[in-house]
Amino acid sequence: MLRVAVVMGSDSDYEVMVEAAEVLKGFGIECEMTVASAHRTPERAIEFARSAKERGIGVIIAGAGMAAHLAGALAANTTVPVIGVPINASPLGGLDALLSTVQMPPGVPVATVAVGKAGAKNAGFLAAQILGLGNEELAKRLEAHREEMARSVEENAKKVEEKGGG
Ligand code: RP5
Repeated sequence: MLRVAVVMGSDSDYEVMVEAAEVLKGFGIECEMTVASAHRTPERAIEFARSAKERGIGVIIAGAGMAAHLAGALAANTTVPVIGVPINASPLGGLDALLSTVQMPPGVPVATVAVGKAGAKNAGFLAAQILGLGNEELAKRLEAHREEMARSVEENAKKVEEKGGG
């Protein structure tokens, strides 16, 4: 199966980005993690993106905060799908990173997810779904996970109904 690369702009993004890796691990998807900054190490970021396909990477998940150009810079240098995770790392609460990541010009998409840990988790799920298109076994695991989530909501609904108005 193709692998997933989880890249972050700084090691300070690790706590958020590890959520994506955990989701991938749960589905048995091999992933590599590294740091590359669009601003501090632009050549490293470009080289990473340019070599991704030949290294067997099927999806790149890129997380960065502040003026977050990492996902876009990677997407500019590969046709491997890039999922962008905006990180809340500034007094602007992640809105800066969200806008920097989501507003790509036509022709160079970044599939942008929510700000922070929820976004990192969804980046893991989305990467799994992309790889699941070409892998029957993985597709089944994804379906089983959806069913498990639905079961859990049903159980929680029962608990709330039993509790009633207190
Ligand atoms: C961004 O600046 C990084 O992705 C990080 O979210 C933010 C702050 O980086 P550090 O100063 O903590 O290294 O490039």
